[in-house]
Amino acid sequence: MPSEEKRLGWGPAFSHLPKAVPERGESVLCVHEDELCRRWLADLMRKEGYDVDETASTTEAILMVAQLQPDLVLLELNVVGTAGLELCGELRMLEVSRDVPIVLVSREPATEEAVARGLLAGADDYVAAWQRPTELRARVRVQLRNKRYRDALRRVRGERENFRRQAAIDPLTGLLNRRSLSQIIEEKVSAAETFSVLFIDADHFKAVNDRLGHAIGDTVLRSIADCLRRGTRSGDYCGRYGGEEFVLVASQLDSEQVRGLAERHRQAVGLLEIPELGATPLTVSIGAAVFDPASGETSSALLHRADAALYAAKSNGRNRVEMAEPPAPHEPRTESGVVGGTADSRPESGGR
Ligand code: GH3
Ligand code: MG
Ligand code: MG
Repeated sequence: MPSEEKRLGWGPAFSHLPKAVPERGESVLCVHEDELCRRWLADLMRKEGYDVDETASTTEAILMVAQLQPDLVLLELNVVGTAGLELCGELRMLEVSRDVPIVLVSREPATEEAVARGLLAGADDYVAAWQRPTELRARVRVQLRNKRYRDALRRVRGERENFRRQAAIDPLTGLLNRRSLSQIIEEKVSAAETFSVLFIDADHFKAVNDRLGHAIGDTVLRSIADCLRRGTRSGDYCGRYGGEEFVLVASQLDSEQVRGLAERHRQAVGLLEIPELGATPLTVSIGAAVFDPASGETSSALLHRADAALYAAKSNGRNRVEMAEPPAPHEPRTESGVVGGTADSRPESGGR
């Protein structure tokens, strides 16, 4: 041990505890006002194999944490001043540093109150480092190990959330996919909510593909999707049901309001300016059905009614809205629910 350290009564930095084996260049930021102490801490951490940065200033420490994103901060516990405590609080408040472990260190063993204040201000641990360097090394390792576990857990959660999103979202448009829409409709029927379903189908879309190619067709579908999304109120749902067909699930609207909503969407799509389309008109036909919770209708019967209304909109000339007939009152549940026409048939090219 250097004589200076012996004179100060500091413990031996390297006892029987074997050197740490950092997983991947883990980094430690040492914050201490006193240069000699800071260098001693930094050397100890470097010998453990960590990448080390140092600063004397708590203000600079915040910037360094934000920029360098160290895996751990070793911070001087000011027994007299409060700069260290304030730094703890700030690091805990900032998004970028919220989870970085902070280990407080002091040259002289700190009082119980000082340690308690430090821990409550946001630090994770405390060591009287200069008397107990071996313990400091072990505690740093424990904090880094815990951080690795937390990081791994966060990654797994993020991936799971990604998978969940991918399973719910249509990749072409970013809207909900058919599975999500069916689930939402099923839940609303089960919860006996009043809501409506709008089937929105691009008119003569095959001709768009035939004339301009599938890639431009995709661009057009994305434009329709963006237009529908912009017009969807919060609490309502918009998705791509398949191909060039979209579905909107709107809460709490009566038949006239649903017609108004459908008209607004039809007109909005009709006004879209899509350079790739040139003079080719882009319109949609819409079939809408209102679900009455008192009717006892099933979700598939409701979808059949909306689909039949879309069929009617196609038959009656396209670029128009048709409302589905309400289900007959007090009739036993029906799977068809369609007045005039079968659910999946469409005039001419119509189909999903
Ligand atoms: P209608 O007015 O009766 O609905 O006529 P339509 O041509 O729109 O209907 P049809 O069912 O005959 O054709 C649908 C077209 O939509 C054909 C298909 O290639 C196209 N389509 C479906 N999914 C996609 C897609 O993901 N991308 C592109 N570009 N085209 C698609
Ligand atoms: Mg179509
Ligand atoms: Mg279709």
